[in-house]
Amino acid sequence: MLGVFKSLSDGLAKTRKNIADKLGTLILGRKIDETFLEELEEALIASDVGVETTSFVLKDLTERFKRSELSTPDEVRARLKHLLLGILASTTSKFVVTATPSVVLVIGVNGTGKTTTIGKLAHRLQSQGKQVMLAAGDTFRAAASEQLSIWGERAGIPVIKHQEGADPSAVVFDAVTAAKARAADVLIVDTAGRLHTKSNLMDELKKVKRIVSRELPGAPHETLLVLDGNTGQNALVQARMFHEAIGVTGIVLTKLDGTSKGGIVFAINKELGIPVKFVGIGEAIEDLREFEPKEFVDALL
Ligand SMILES: Nc1nc2c(ncn2[C@@H]2O[C@H](COP(=O)(O)OP(=O)(O)O)[C@@H](O)[C@H]2O)c(=O)[nH]1
Ligand SMILES: [Mg+2]
Repeated sequence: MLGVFKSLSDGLAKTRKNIADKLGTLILGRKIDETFLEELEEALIASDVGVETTSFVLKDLTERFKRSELSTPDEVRARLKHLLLGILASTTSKFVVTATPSVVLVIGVNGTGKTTTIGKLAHRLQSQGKQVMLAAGDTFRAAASEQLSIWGERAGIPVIKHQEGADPSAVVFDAVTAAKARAADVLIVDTAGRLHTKSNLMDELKKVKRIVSRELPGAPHETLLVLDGNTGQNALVQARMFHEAIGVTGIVLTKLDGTSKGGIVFAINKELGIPVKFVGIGEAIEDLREFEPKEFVDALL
């Protein structure tokens, strides 16, 4: 597969299997009946679409089935697509960095893919012609800022960092100052998912955010929460926690390539109303896709 871009459809293969296999049995001559609808419900739950979304979808399909409005597999698929798209369309919102400089704060639990996502996003913005800078705000261990530096070096992007254990707010202060001085277009701030001290992670992140907006009014322009697609419903718990404490403008859902639980996108939209802005479908630099509801639903079904 060298030189071939992984498509969203490739990335979603495992999740698609759950739902599409179920629809596939219809194409093989299976009748639409109540047992089929129950099995479809199980398939949706297994994909982590969430209880609210599943019951919303099933209620609609069941009513239509009873009114004899659904008989062919194509009709079921089309209706399902329409319903799922409706859920995503209600909270769609694009990633925007128009101010110069713009600050993008990246937060989330350890291991969800923050640093990797920053590498991919930096590459993406740079290839759109933007001057990018990175701030190594995860000072928990030296390896964290080294990892960010490697991504930066690969792309020739400057990384502002301090020593291990340094105050993240001090790193961010320096980084915002440097971004202003060098007239960078976008400063992306990495943060820790845990801390050395007993002090609360949320308090630390609040402080980082406060420094950013003090040094640059209007910033951060985007606060992206990174969630690991494998964590399923727990991702919702994390999202509520970070959103309440910090305020999140968009979600990056990573590792969709390794999970059959990609349906969590719908639960995030329906239950939290926070837009998913990017999805991660692999570890390589180009494996970040801007989230497009229609493309996503098409890839899924
Ligand atoms: N398969 C896959 N792995 C990913 C993706 N995003 C991140 N990872 C991996 O997840 C692990 C943790 O990522 P990292 O960026 O260090 O997480 P952080 O602790 O939040 O900064 C690394 O091994 C990454 O390569 C993705 O979209 N797909
Ligand atoms: Mg990291």
